[in-house]
Formats: sequence, C-alpha cells, structure tokens
Amino acid sequence: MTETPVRYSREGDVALICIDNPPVNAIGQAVRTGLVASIDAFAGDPAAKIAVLYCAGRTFVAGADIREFGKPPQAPFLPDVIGKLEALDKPVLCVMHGTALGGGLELALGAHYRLGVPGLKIGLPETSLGILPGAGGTQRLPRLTGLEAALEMITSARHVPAKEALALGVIDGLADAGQDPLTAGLAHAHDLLAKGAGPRRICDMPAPSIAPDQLRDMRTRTAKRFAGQIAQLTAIDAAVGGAALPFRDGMQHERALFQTLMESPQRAALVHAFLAERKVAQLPELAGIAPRAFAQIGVVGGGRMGSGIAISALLAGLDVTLVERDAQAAAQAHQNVAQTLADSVKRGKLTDEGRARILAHQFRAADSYAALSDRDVVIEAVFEDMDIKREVFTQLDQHCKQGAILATNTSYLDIPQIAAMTSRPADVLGLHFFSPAHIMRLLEIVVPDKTGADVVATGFAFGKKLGKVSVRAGVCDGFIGNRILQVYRAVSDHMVLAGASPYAVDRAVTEFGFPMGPYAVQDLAGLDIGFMTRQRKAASRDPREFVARWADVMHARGWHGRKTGQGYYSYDADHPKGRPSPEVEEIIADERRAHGVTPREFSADEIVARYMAAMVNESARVVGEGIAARPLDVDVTLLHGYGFPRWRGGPMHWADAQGLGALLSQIEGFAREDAFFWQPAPLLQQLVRENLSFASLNS
Ligand code: 3H9
Repeated sequence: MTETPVRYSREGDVALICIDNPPVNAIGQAVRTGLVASIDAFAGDPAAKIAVLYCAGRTFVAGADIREFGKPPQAPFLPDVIGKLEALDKPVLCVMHGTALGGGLELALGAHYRLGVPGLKIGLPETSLGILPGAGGTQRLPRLTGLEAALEMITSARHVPAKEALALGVIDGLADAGQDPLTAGLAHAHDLLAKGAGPRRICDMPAPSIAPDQLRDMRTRTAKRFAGQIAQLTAIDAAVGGAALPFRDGMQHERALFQTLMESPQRAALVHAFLAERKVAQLPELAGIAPRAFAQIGVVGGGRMGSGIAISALLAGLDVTLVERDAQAAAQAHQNVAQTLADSVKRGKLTDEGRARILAHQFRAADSYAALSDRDVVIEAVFEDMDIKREVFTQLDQHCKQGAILATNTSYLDIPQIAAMTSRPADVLGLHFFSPAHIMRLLEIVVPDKTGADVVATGFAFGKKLGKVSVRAGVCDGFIGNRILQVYRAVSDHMVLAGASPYAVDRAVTEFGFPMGPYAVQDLAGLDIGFMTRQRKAASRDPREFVARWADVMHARGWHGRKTGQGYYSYDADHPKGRPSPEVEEIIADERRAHGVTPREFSADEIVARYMAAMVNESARVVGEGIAARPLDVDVTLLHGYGFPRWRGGPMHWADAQGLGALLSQIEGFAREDAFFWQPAPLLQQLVRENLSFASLNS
C-alpha cells in the first residue's frame, strides 16, 4: 500500500482513522485518497463496529488545501469522500481539537457523531476566501442549526468556540479537559457501542426553512456589510436554494455555485491575501537566525501611540515599563493605559481579572530612563522631532543593557541618523505601528543597513507575539505605506485641481472598495498633520511638484478636520460623518482660477483609473528600489494599514489582474499631460518588456 497521510488501524472493535498531514491537516488530494482507502478498509473490516476519525498534531483539519485552488481539480472530490463516509452503515465518530474549519468541519458533518476537545473552535470561513463551503457545509450545517444560525456562521466566517458549537448542536459533547483526541474518541466510541448507536446521517434530517422577511433582512444586512463581495450572498443562495430541494439536488446546487466562485477574481485575490500575509515573515535573510529574548518591553512616551503599543504588548502577555518625561506625565500615561484596558474588557477582548492582573503585575509607568535598564526591547514613541529623538536615544544608549534592542516608532524620520546617535547602531531598527496600535494589525519593520539580522528576526518574532502582520521595509521617506499614500493623495489633488470635487474622489474610491476616500481620511487624521508634512518637505521639494494651496488656506482658517468640526467636510450633530462644504469648493475654485484651470468633468471610472495607476506606479518603485522585499509585501501593507479592499488582493495583485501592459500604456498616456508626475516606474517597464507579472517576483 502506498503511504498516505491517513492511517487506518483498529483497537479491539474500534477502527481508528487518523489524518496526519502537518502543519494543519489540510485536505489535499493525498488526504482525500487516504480517506477513501480508510473508509473502504473500515467498511470491509468485520471486526470494526465503529470508527473514530481524528487528527494528529496541533489541530483537526483546517480546511481544504488552499494551495490546490486555481489548479485543475483532482479526484476523489471532497463532497464525494464525505458522502461516502456518511453513507457507511456502521457509525463514525469524529473527534475534533484545535480548529475544525471549512472542509474540516464539513468532513466532521459527514460523520455520524461529533465530539469536541476543550479549546476547539469550529467555523466555515470559506467566504473570507471568496468561495462558499463546497463540500456540503451549506446543506448539512443548516439541518443541524437552522438556516439563520448557519448563515450567520457562513457569512461572518467567524470561529465559533466549543461551548457555542455545543449549544448550536454542531457537536454532541465535549471531552474531559486534558484528554487527547484519541483517548477521548476511544472512550466515547465505547459508550456509543454500549448504547447500540447506529449511523445518524445529517442528510436524512429535514431541511430547515426561513421566513421570506427574515431572508430579505439577512440579504440586505449581508449586502451592506460585505459591499462589493460576492461570496457571502452566493453562500446564502446555496443554503436557501438547497434547503428547498432534496439533499442530493441541494448538493449539486451548492457545487455549481461553489465552482462559479472558485473561478472568480475575488477568490484569487482573497487567497492571495491569505497566503501573502503568511509569506511576509518568510524572508531568506532570516532563515536560521534566532531572535533575541523579548519578554521585557520598554516604551518611551505615553501618548496615544505609546500607550497603544504598551497595550498591544500587555495583551500579548509581555511585561511593560513605560517611561514619560515627569511624574505627572507618567501618571497620565498610566491612566491612559488603564482606561484602554477597561475599554478592552467592555469590548470582550479581556476579562476583568485579566485587566487587574496586567495592572498589578505586568505594567508600570515611570519617569526615569533608569527604569528601562532591564528591558530587552525598548520602543520610542515620542513627538516626531529629530532633536527630541536625539535626547531619547542618547538616554536609552546610556541606560539600556547591552544586547537590548532600541526601536523607533517614527513614521518618516531618518532611522540610520537615529541609530547613529547611539553607540550600537546594529541594535536599532524601526517598529512602525499604526494608530490605534493595539487594534491595527500592520507593523512595518524598518531595517537600516547596519541593523543586525537577529535584531530584525526579533522584530518579526515580537510582531508575531503581538498578533501583528509584520512587513519588512527599507529606509526612505514614508517607508512602504506612507510613501505610496503620499502619491495617491497627490494624484487626488491633481484631479481636484483639474475639476473633480474632493467628494467625487472620495465617492469613487469608496465605490472601488476603500472604507474611506483620501479627503475623509485627512479630515479624520487632522489637516494639521498634512500641514506639518508640507512644511517639513518644503525645503527639499522639487519645484515642479504640485502642492495644493487650498489645504494651507483651510489650515490657516483653523479647519483641522473632524476634531474642529470643519475640514474637507462640515461636521455637526446631524452629519457626524460630514457633509460636503460649499466653502471648501469655493477655496478650491479660487486656486483653479489662480492656475488658469478650466474645470472639467471626471467620471468615477477615470478617478479610480488615475488613483490606482498612481498607487501601482509608486508601489512598483518601492519594490524596484528594494524598499519592499517583494510585491506581496506592498499588498499586505496596503491591505492592513490603508484600507485597501481585501477582495481586490492589494495594488500589485490588482495590477496583475488588469494586465501590466494596459496599465503602463495608461500611465504613458497620463504622462503626455504631466511628464513630471507620471514617470513610469522602471520595474513596471521592465516587467512589461519581459512579459512578466508582479506575482512572478513573489516567490
Ligand atoms: C475549504 O475548506 C473549501 C471547502 O469548503 C470545499 C472544498 C471542496 N490549506 O495560519 P498559520 C498553512 S477552504 C493549506 O500560520 P496559525 C499556512 O499557509 C479552507 N495550507 O497558523 C501556513 O503555511 P506556512 C477553509 C494552509 O496557527 C501554515 O499552514 N479554511 C491552510 O496562525 C500555518 O498556518 C480556512 O480558511 C489550508 N487550508 O493558524 C482556514 N491553512 O507555514 C485557513 C493553513 O507555509 N487557515 N495553512 O506559511 C487558518 O485560518 C489558520 O491557518 C489556522 C491556524 C487558524 C488554521
């Protein structure tokens, strides 16, 4: 018999079917083949009265093998394998531990009994990959839980904890704490045999129904929550349509819709996003490099950013000392952290006991750098001013132990210059968090030339511990994300100067899938931030660069965005999200007149075309210059820090899908109007010449 990742054995009258396919027991073709062989072996084994299906390793099956998606499907197909399991005339007990997701849960639903090991989470997260549960999940789960609960699980893609799974009837019981799947499975199988339990097939259970009003509401809510995406509504169609049909026909209905989604660009984009998020931390330079210890964390600065970083580390179980400039500021920082932890309790992210434990044992705020002398990693999060940074890093150099990593959270200052202020530049790097730091998942790990590889490895290990998606970035103004942002903001200003209103730009961009447009985002961040950036760059700016003076006029009037009630939008109690401001349009019109511009119309398509072309072109520069290691690093940065719609995969994935040749021609067309702004990125030109895609640079 050929070796497969599925083992069949027997203990007395209990057959054991064990899937052993690390790391997450994903069901690929070899597992499907192994399952068929084991099912046949069980069926033909007269001594086996019941089978226990379980997994080795850290988790039950985490789903179908995502890496097979987009390739020609190979038999045996998962729905058939599961159908074969369910059709057995001897009972099958499935024991799940870790995460039973997607095809994993669908496999379990084909078994006749289901037992969870405490700590188990179940879910059908396929819609988050742009597909639907395609191995019976939309047909079997509703028969157990009713349509409403099943559709909530399927459309939200959430991981459901064991107790809830039990309450929903998806599992029949929970093993004792500490029992492994095999021991628990054997004990439960003997109980079932003693009770004379036979096969109990979900396919034989009656199909549920849903009231038309309820269905309509659910579709409306889902369409709003997942605007632009197709998988969630299609999954509803599969479940509801299937429930009205005999089981076999329902399965075919599900299969047909599954295949349509499998072919969709959204599936390709979402799977790219999933795999890219995991690949960002896999850098050849870090292979085999052990990180340093990082249990003791120091933070300098207790403002919004510093306290957010501290909370992020505290929630990950690390010990944090935060230093502020004096006792009063330290007390304030302590209060900020305590308040945010209390909010985390309210949001269900932390228990009250957890909050009390953190404050009693894991966290302290001090007013002296000496308090940082035992810290493994210290992150500076003070005001963005080189003189202040100099003061901080000189102090850190004096007080921190040898081997401590000194990190700056700067978003644009020159990190090599900061490193040079210390006697240990190899221990310095950038850890650029995004605000609010305990919520936003992106972490740019900015690596100057002199930084040690083990320091970078520690940055990644630290980011992972905090639950961040960490992306390596090289040194330049804005690193990866803010550098690209500056360019797509600039192109928006170009369009506004030429006649588009800021509101039309925001509308087109949100219709494309961003949660907010560039002007609404500036209002949220504060127009004073943009003003300071313009000031900072004034001296080094190329005179050919267009700078929107209307923004200075607005700033001078004290219109600093949401916090002042007026920015690009006007905010009041009736319009908390803002309404267009005729005065802003007038200020912009003045500037058009000053430039002698006759305003012209911009369609939403043209706005998006220019916005995306500028973003992709700058992204290509960022990769070409080695600021981002690969195109996928840009994609992950924009997805996690800048609201790029996940179902479009990120700018580089999106560009590949459009065709790089077409994009380059478009940029060359724009360059005929403005050759300075629209200089095609050399990497983009090269890829087009060589008929290659950005994806070709990802491996
Ligand atoms: C499906 O089931 C379709 C069916 O309905 C219908 C079929 C007909 N496949 O995330 P981690 C890899 S769709 C292949 O870092 P964690 C992952 O890439 C599927 N590989 O660990 C990584 O590889 P590497 C529905 C997979 O502990 C390694 O495993 N299921 C798969 O942080 C470790 O992963 C899902 O959507 C897979 N399905 O989280 C669940 N899953 O080391 C997707 C993981 O080379 N998976 N890998 O980078 C997850 O959500 C998380 O991986 C999980 C573990 C929570 C399981």
